Amino acid sequence: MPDASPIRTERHDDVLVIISDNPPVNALGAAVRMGLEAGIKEGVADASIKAMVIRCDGRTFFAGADITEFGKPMQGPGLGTVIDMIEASDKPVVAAIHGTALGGGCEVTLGCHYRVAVPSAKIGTPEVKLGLLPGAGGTQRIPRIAGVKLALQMTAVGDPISAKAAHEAGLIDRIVGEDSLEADAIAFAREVADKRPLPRASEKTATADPQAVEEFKKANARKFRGFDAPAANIACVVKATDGTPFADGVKFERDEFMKLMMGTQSAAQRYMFFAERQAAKVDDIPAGTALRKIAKVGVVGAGTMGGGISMNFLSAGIPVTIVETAQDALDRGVGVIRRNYENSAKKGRFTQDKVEAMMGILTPTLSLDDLADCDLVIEAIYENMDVKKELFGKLDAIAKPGAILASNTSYLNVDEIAGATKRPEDVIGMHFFSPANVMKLLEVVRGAKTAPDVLATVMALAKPIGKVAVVSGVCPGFIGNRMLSQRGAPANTMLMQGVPPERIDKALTDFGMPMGVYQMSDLAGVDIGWHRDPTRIESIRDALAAKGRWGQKTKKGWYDYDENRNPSPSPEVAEIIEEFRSKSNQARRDYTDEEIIGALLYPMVNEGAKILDEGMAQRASDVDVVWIYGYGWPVYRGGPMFWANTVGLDKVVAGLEKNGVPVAPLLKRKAEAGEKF
Ligand code: T1G
Repeated sequence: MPDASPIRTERHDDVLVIISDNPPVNALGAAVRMGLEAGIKEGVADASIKAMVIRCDGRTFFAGADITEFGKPMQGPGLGTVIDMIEASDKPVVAAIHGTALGGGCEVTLGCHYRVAVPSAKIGTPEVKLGLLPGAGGTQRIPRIAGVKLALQMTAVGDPISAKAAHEAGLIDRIVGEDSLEADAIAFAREVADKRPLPRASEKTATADPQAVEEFKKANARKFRGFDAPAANIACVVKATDGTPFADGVKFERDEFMKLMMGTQSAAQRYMFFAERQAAKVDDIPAGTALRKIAKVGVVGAGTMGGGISMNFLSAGIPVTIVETAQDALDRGVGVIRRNYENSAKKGRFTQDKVEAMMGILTPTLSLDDLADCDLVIEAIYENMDVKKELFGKLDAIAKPGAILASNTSYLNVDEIAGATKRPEDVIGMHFFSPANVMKLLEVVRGAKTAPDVLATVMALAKPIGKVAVVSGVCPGFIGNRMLSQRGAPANTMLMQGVPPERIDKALTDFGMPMGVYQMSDLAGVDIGWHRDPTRIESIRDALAAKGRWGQKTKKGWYDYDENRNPSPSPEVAEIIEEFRSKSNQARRDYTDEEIIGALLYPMVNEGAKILDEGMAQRASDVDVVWIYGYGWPVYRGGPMFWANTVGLDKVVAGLEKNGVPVAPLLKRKAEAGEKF
């Protein structure tokens, strides 16, 4: 075995243990595959060996193929080849699983004759989340062991399952001791050493269940909309059940895998896998910067945002003190939190005991003084600079030294807020997205004086509270809202050129956005920010508001709504728009859907380029993470900056110039140089 191999073998009398030590997650890179192959050969060839065990050092069993190898020339044996070799062994091979056996790692276990796992282990095939499918026999072996229904769930949805569920499904043969995995696996290997024939998944047959397949497709149609990979996963699972011989099924799987691998969707989803992890890193803060302890959190404001923010910490087991100015507002806020948890409990996400435990660490109060011992205080009161500055002045006097003071503002100047305290280095923006207990994005706004350890602490806090954090500089609207604000003007220009709102929205939803411009306006409220004077009609929006077309809440806005909130185009709105258009003498202009998308999204990319040029975002992939986790940008398009790269920056520049939008210098430079973000 070459010295550098991440694989070593250890003899335990007549059992050979093959061990991988390839941190951080034992990815199945070329060296690991070569080492596994050599280990199996050693065990098969050694007459004194009666059985083998495969296990991993570190925090997890193989967490899949090495994604960094994708798109590069293949080295060493293919994973499928190694797995077939394991399965073909004439001595039993036992997979000993801890952590997360994912993707190719799960497939390795399926090539083994037996699988044992610690209770906390999980197994799964999340390849679909990378726009792929299990490409090393997984789609053919899972149905043969666990049946169609679970195979569809595991492959086309991609969420890992617990060791317990895997055991119940026959994917795991024995649950062993949490702290005795190797010893128990060796004992198990000895138990089965002489058992024949060896159970090989490829030799089993899977029963077809067309009805289950149809029900599964129907139940997930909305979730799978726009994605290529789920259908390919389903097709492979069906192939495993329609009598196709195993080898032909594996060939079909391989072909489907390669089609996805060569496609733009998987490239985008793999890009996003690394972008999300990159976003957590702050370039100019040394790794290992000492973090401040966050054991108790204070939240000022028990409204929609304050309540949602509190739930993130309560769900992570961090006690929260929540403050309001009036008892009824406080009771209402606490009531909403409890109801949200109880609804989740009804859906099986929490036990009622867990609900009581989380509510048990929530302390409601009407006094700011009760925040004196908090390590982090987050304000979520309404957006007014004077009110926020007054509050931060008070918090400055109350909070203990070293406490972090954070604002949930979605656009106000964090430096100005910090200026209201004597400790601006302890002030930072934590911009949650509504509903704050659901949306994964957290824009962490770094003030001019924010201390490195304050920023590092808040960035590290994101994962435990289930968020994906992205650093933003201080600028109006930070990253996401600043870019979003560039979409309104071109949309209204197209309205005035005769493009109906429903057409603009459809182009965006066909593109994969969850909602169009005008659907979003109707959801938020057409009257938000309206001057409330029905006699003053200066825009189409004024005209709608004046007519009480405030959106879904009044069952009419840009659209008319039925009792089930289904939107339909409104003749009254079309009339209002036409009136404005004819008065403005704006010429009609036809747009293709692609042109509508360009008109709406190129200005956002342009603003993204300005944000990067100003250093308001560390990297283009951060901008993309913001849009995927905060605004529902379809992950299979990789985010606005990645998407612009796929369109071609020269084409984006040409589209902007055609629509009279001044091009950001960075974008222009990159387009001229033939570069990408
Ligand atoms: N390949 C390469 N690097 C990986 C990796 C992988 N599969 N998984 C994780 N890393 C890196 C990651 O980038 C990060 O690096 C570090 O490990 C820690 O990860 C043929 C085709 C295992 C649940 O999709 O879901 O098998 O940022 O921060 O939160 O069918 O990582 O530190 O430099 O995420 O504890 C299928 C992907 C692959 C699983 C751990 N497998 N990984 O989560 O740590 S495709 C997956 C995860 C495949 C076969 C196919 C998670 C984790 P850095 P982390 P974590």
